[in-house]
Amino acid sequence: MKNPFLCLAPLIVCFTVTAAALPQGGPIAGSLDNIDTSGSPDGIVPLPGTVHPTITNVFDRYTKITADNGNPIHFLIHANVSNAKVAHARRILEQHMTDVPGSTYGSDKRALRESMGNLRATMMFFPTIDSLDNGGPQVDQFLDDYEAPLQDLLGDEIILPGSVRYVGPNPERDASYEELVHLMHGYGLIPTMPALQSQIENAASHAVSAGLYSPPPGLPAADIPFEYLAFTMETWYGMWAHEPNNGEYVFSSRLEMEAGDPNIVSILEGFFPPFHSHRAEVVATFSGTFHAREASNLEYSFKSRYLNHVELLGTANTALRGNREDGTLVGNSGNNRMQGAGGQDHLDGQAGFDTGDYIGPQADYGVYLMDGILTVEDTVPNRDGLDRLVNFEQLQFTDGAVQLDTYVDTANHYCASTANSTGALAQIHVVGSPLVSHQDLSLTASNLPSSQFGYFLCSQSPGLIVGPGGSQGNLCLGGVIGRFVTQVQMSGSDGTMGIDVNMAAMPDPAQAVIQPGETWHFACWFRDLDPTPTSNFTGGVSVQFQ
Ligand SMILES: [Ca+2]
Ligand SMILES: [Ca+2]
Repeated sequence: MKNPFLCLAPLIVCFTVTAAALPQGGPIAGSLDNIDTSGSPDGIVPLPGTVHPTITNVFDRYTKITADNGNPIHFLIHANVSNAKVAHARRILEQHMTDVPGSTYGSDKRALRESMGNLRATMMFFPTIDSLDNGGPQVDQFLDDYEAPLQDLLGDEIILPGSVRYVGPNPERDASYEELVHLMHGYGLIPTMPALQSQIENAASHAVSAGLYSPPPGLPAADIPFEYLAFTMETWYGMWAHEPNNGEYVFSSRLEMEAGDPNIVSILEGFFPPFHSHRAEVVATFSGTFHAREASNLEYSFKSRYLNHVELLGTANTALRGNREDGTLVGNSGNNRMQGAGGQDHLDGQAGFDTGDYIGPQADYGVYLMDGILTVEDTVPNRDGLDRLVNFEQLQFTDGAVQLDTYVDTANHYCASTANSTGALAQIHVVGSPLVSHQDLSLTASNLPSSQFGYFLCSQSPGLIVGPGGSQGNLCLGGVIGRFVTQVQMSGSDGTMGIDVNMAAMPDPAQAVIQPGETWHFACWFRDLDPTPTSNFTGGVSVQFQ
């Protein structure tokens, strides 16, 4: 049978069917259910031999996003599309589908995600339009017979961050955002958010009648809301600022849209995150300084300014500049210079000799080292904000550089426990700031047996009690011991657990408030089976608060 859900034109999707008429899969699409991708570092695996030949005749690899109810959203990959491009696209679809807390329409997208999984919505990756349109009888047979909704994305339209086509003098548009919005829109949003869909339709008709949006010639009227949503989403994320006279939409920036097309802006703001939450991996061939913020002489920065999680691949001595939002910047194995700029940023230099760049003199900054994590706080408002740095070697201020071994760690690990059933010694770490005024302290425990209950403990005195109450471990606390029993945790499959500590209401003495100058000691108690039921502890860690 002819697949009724497919349009072959590269920018056009067919949405002429209702949700009730959509299939749930069949012998072909159904053969993709339950493929295990968990053993692959990037989640991409060869298609197993159990998959129907109609699929394996065309594609050789597979990945998926699993909806909340366990149903898969399939990704089918042609041999000539790279894993890096597919993983990039998958991260973008995950962003489109992820809740945006506090937003008007997007605060709970669970039904949307489950709709896509229930329908077995499928992305197919071909290298070029020719390999799709003129791919031969096996491609045609796949397109005709596959029983679930399909959306195509072409490898040569996926523009990876930092690649020549991304940063070059004529930066190109990455089609991933658009095509993945189409899949999400058709099979997630429409079946589950009819009120939002009617607002999109109204905004689209208004934009067309007001001459703001000119649909591509030949676009069926029913498809206009889809193309309009995707194009305005791209514009909102700065993807058309390099080509303001594109002929399709009269606006090219967020500011212009807010003034001239507020209907769609309130829809976009109400559904998508204002800055990209997906990880952007800057390709290993990039050299120089990657700007995740606007630089007037760099056209690519009109779009990269909305990236908030950027990681450098490869080994080049690359620099990375963040924007004024809270962000995550990760270096590569080269010597990196990194600047978080405003907001609260997490910076990880990885291997190499890495330098954190600051735009004021050293005296303007508070620098605190706790358990290997450096906090750098700019005391001048609205400038560098507060950064958390790991794996850095140096800070560069305007009046000089400071080596990180200058700073003394305010956390101290002491008193190891004993091996638990995993064979390892459980570890405890403190994350946050030793400055009481920051009110920022978390505890994490690792090397725990999985799926076991436990809770954290605190005291103002260290100690060593061997095997308390029949435990196989050692309790490294003395004096009055507080138990965070209102925050009982279960360890995950990775053998970790963690809590945020309310420094103004410690468990014992009840409601104690941590004061500057005090030293507190922490450990974690957890159940274990070794092989009979028992318990164990992490070692101890102390923090001297300031
Ligand atoms: Ca920032
Ligand atoms: Ca590095």
